[in-house]
Amino acid sequence: MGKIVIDPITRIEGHLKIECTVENGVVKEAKSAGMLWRGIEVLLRGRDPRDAQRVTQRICGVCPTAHATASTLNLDSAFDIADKIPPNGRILRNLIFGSNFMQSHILHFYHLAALDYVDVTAVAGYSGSDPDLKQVKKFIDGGVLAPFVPRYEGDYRLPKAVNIAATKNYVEALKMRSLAHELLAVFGGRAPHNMAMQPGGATEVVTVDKIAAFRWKLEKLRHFIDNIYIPDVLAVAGVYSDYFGIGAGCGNFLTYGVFDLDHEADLTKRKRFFPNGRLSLANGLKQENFDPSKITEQVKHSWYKSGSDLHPSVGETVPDHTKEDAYSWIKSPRYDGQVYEVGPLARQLNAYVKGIEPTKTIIDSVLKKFNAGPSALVSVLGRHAARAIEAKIVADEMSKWLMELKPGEPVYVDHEVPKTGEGMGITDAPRGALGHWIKIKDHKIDNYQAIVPTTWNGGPRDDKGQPGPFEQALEGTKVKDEKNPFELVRIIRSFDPCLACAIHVVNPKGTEMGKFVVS
Ligand code: NFE
Repeated sequence: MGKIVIDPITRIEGHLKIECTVENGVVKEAKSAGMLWRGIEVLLRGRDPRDAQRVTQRICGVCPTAHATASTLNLDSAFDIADKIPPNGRILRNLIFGSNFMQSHILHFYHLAALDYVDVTAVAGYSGSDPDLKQVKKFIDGGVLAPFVPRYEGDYRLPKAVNIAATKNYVEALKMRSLAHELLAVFGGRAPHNMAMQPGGATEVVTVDKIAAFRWKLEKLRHFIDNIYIPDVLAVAGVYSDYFGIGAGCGNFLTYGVFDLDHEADLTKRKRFFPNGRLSLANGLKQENFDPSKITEQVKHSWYKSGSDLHPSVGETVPDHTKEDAYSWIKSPRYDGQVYEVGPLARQLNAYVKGIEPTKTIIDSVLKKFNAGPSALVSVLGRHAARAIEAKIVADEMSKWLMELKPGEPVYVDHEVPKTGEGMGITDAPRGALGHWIKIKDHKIDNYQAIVPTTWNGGPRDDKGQPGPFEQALEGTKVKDEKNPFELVRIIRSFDPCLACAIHVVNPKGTEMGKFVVS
């Protein structure tokens, strides 16, 4: 029996360790461990509730807009104004958040995951005149290869010309992410931490000039997604098609839905462009109802001495790094005691089985191309495909939402901070279901809890010993070479983990929790 420890997994956000026991070349047991502690909830206690909207954006540099959205919805609900947001305010929030979705999905495919499939060293033989490729070649010829190496070797399958073209697109994707930040800033004021999303709506005044500026940038991004991102994902899927059968995971999917289309106060009933839902492979991907009161967090194997299986509205965050049987700073969120995967795959599968367009038509055409059924999507490649499809759908939809803005009409409704109150802000983020919960006492934050996508996906075993989604996706995987376990990192990266979100990096005294060497 061998052991594979990867610590940290590079090309993800934050510090994740995985530890796998391997028998006859197959992963028997996997453990996913978040190695830094989350302290934001503790830091928020006693502050003005409106600070939550600013502070939680600092949880993460990749999805600050997700936390801006969840905290804003949370405060809307605690301030009892959720049904009073003006249409312009709702649409501006969707446009700001949509910009972050595009930035995040492009980042994930090109700069985090693609190097598992694209061999950048093919550019060593490049003799053309493209300035981006000449620059990459210069790095390679000079022996300076970061961030392209170190890497696991041995399973690069794309033809040389495709590797070279994809490397060019890697550089182009950097420019597109910068453009997506600019897009966000048109109505968000700045990126990555926008100023415009606020409880009550948004603060940026709608003008024809801003609509025109937004449209021009959005069209460039749509062109990139349609003509470069989606073809590159299909090219990878074509030669690595065995990854439609690898890394399935728990097979249960949960989404809170995202992109509000009406002003219903109850977020579970609010109409969303991607609706909320819950489904599982074991149940034939049939729709099941969603009730947020069934969400709890378990901590038997997490370094917390807080109570276990608590609903986040009464959640506790009391660290204890000496706890026996614990191996992660991530808690284990559960829905009705069951393990759920969250993310673009959960959203797109949910929309697909509900027959929502254009998801249904696009997924049907991808499945036809690969001669596969929907269960093939529950895999490494399915997660990449769902993310790319979603980037296209969101970008296309944003161009329609943009034209629904009404220059000169209100964007915001005024409000008071109540003496006491409770709120819940649930939305999907690029990486999946994100929830913020608040309790207000004497006009101050009495308790604040966030359960983020990577907590759902990356959590450890729960109180009953059920492994989390990463762990289940790894178990049963064949590893060709234990010293070069590229299969395992491909599985983990397909989830797009973000450990900054799952577990935050300071303790209450601001001391460092650990040092890591990346080799
Ligand atoms: Ni730090 Fe995040 C997203 C949120 S994920 S990236 O998307 O919320 O765990």
